[in-house]
Amino acid sequence: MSDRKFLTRCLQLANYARGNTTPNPLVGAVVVHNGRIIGEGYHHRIGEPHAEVMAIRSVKDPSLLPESTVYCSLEPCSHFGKTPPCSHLLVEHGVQRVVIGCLDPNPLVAGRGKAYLEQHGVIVDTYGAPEAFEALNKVFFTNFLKKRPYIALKWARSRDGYVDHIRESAEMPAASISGPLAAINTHRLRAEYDGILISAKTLVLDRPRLNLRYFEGIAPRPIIIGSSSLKIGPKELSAFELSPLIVTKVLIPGFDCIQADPRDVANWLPKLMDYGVNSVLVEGGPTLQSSFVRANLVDEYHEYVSSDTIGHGVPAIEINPNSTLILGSGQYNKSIG
Ligand code: AOF
Ligand code: ZN
Repeated sequence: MSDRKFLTRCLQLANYARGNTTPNPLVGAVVVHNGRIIGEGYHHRIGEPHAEVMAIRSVKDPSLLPESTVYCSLEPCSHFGKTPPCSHLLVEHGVQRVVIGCLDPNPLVAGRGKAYLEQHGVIVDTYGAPEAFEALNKVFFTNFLKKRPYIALKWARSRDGYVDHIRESAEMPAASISGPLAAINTHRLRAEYDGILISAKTLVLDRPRLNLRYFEGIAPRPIIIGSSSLKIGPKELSAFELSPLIVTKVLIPGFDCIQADPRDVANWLPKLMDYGVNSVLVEGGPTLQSSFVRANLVDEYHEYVSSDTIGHGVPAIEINPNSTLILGSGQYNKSIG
């Protein structure tokens, strides 16, 4: 029971650094002596000390460490990366017992931290339900286990299932579907992702700014899935605050481009990680989004549902509600959001 309590504290600590550690995971650690917390720490940002180091450093009386248990939300590392291995540090301080929330999927660690501790006589207990600890680092786990960015889809639809009127030019105004609360929530969501992805068609029709206006944070990098048949050029692509990354068959001078067939999502998606894009929010439109659904490349979706009807227009995508692999989200009614 108390293992669970102290590991929960590790999750709380890890969360203090949310948004600051990428591509590193969020990690928290707690040192417990005779049922009392005597040290705590978390990983603040990439390149800085790991959670275990911070927790050990915070202990006022290090002579208590050999009689203490160290709780870590993630397996202590075993490699020399930007920082030295935490498993070695724990052994050096004579720690006898370590409890971990989940194993580290990074192939440089992947069980080696646990093995190192055990080889040096440390009792390592793994928590029975690693899901919460893996979910804390859903992007990090997806990157290593699936070798591609973490993908979330977001759209707003009318009650009768349309995302917009049928429009052929930017002169026709888009249907207004979601309200101000949904906009705030969307911008909060954007701040959690490295990249924000739209089709060239959406760029031409909507000219979205793809930045953060209703929420503080770091804006994601725009990613445009190009189609040579649409007239997108340096003018349209320069309208963003951040230089976009473009997936296109035909390279566009002056811009970072991934040369690929835009329809072949599974092929170009992993290449986004070469540009530091480890998580992507796919905002539109439905043709592009359904290519992710068809290729089974959706980890999470956020659907905003208005109480209004449109009658006809561009249909929203449909997600199989029985899919257990995908995290859904609450639905927002226009009258409140
Ligand atoms: C831990 N505790 O707090 C974190 C860990 O380059 P480095 O040295 O920062 O190593 C980064 C890798 O270490 C990262 O990919 C992940 O496998 C692990 N992160 N490990 O023991 C921590 N942040
Ligand atoms: Zn470490």
